[in-house]
Amino acid sequence: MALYRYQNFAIRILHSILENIKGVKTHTIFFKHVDTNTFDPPSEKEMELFAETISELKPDLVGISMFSLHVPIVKELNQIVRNNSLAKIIWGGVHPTIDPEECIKEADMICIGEGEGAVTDLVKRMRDGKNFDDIENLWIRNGDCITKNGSRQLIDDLDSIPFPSYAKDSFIFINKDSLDTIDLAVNDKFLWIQGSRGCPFVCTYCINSYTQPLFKKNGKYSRMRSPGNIIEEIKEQLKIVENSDLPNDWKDKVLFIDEVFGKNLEWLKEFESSYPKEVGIPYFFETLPHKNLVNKNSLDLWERSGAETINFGIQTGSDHIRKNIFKRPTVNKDIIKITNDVADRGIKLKYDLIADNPYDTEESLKEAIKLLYQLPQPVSNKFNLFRLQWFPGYPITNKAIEDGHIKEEDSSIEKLIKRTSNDWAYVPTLEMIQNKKTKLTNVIWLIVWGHTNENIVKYSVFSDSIGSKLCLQYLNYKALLFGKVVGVGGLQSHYLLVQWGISFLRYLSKGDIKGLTQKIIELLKRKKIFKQHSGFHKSQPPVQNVLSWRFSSNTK
Ligand code: B12
Ligand code: SF4
Repeated sequence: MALYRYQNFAIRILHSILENIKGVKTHTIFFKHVDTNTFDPPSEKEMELFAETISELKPDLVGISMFSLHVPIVKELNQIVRNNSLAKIIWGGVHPTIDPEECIKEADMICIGEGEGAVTDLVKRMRDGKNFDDIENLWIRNGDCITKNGSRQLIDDLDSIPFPSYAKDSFIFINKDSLDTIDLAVNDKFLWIQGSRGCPFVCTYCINSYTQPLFKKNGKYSRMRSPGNIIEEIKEQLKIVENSDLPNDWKDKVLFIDEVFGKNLEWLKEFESSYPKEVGIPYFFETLPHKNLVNKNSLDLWERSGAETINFGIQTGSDHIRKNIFKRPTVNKDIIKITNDVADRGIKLKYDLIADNPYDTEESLKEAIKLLYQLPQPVSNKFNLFRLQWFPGYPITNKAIEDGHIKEEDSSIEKLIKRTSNDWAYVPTLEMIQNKKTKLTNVIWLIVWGHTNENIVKYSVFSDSIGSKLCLQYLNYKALLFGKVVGVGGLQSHYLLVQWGISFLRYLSKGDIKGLTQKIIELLKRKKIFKQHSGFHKSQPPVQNVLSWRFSSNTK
């Protein structure tokens, strides 16, 4: 079962594995979907649909994949499974991996780390009526007795993992108060691919700083699939689009969600020699702006192979914070050179930057502002401006507690839910303490969203006159007002018409009639496709025999 996002690689891969195990019937439930960072609690109707699905299919095993913010919802779903079936429940994914002790209190089993091998062993043994208490990567609870098995080797050959499943008849989607079988991941304009596992770095605010040491005795942590294997998966996904009622050019971008894409030059050479010929779709990827990773050699290969956009994590304007607090190996000097080299080649840029970081000082925020103006201009609308998150157990969380910046309860799931959903993006609000640091962060917000200009920023931030102080005050009020209206989750996001109006006005104010026409055509096209799509949808027979993982040996 996947939560809140159709693009769930873990569950789609596990589905592919389980549906090939003889004598086992597999269904996957995708419970709710959000495209944005907002959070939309399940409605009563959605819970009812889930309960009906479970009682209809009577599973033997229900597996749930979860992040930390999903805990309260998973607890409720757990109860529904217990009330409506005799299924054993296994939790897997990021949260059980970082907080197994709490998770095992609720689930019958949890999976720590990779699930492919563990789930295969578990399901086969359950099917054969054998004992499954000693499976590596699993903790198993029998009443109050918990068996904590050790961890298995990490999968060395990623090419051996089956491709994620798409558009299967055994998929069930519960969202927006209805139940469906259509796979909306196929409808995504982007084709999502994961070409590697395990980042070689250990930035303190990231899961890798937790899992890399955790699995250090279990084999190679940072692994890559071969380019050939990736291309094969892309072709398979494209075939699914071809067989759907979507236009053939629907997938207009490949989205590599690797944490650091193309980190090995030999790999990149091989990729470049086949991807453009065999796929040729422009692609987006993320990497670290480090000179060992992004240099003339790699840029040549990325450019030739069709890289459309590179997303760089900058995260702070301060080399000191980057190195000593985030443990992230890159410096402003390299970031400036690398991003300008990328822009010179006509490759688009996107960036991540962390705001609301207690280790920031007025000086470090000024450095960030300086850095923003040294990147290829304009930078507006190219940034994800996130708030620093306090995930339980991550090194930065432990450090911030130790240093007195946050309290233990700030990393509680309740706080995390709000911060990792509605409050994920930094938006200026009056609720924040209005000190100089907040004002400077708000100026950063104005810059990255294109709501101010360089001269006024430089005057208000880098000069010491009374006029500059007044100017900074003005920018702060502007940020608070704009945040309320056009910020993520602001008024405009509640009113589609206002949103469209604002977007049209932006084109008009730039005199970009071509852009405006394209936007209108795109909106009309989308509307038409979704209309066709929902027509197709309704003509499908009602879903029969829906459920999560179910063995064929057990009849209803
Ligand atoms: C790709 C990705 C995304 C994608 C896809 C998300 C998705 N639902 O799959 C997108 C961009 C949509 C995304 C969004 C978000 N993400 Co994200 N994302 C990742 C990333 C980079 C890789 C995840 C991945 O696909 N891995 C590949 C799969 C195959 O591996 P896996 O998930 O670890 O699964 C394996 C095992 O865990 C296990 N397993 C997993 N599920 C199950 C279930 C069962 C039953 C079993 C037995 C085993 C099992 O088996 C799998 C195969 O070996 C991770 C970082 C990371 N390295 O994990 C962050 C990460 C998961 N994301 C994170 C966050 C916070 C988010 C957002 C909340 C951010 C936001 N506010 O927008 C949203 C939430 C979306 C949601 N579903 O609610 C955090 C979660 C932290 C936490 N402690 O919870 C992570 C860990 C990054 C970080 N900051 O450390 N994300
Ligand atoms: S480079 Fe990115 S994925 Fe890797 S540890 Fe740092 S933040 Fe995490």
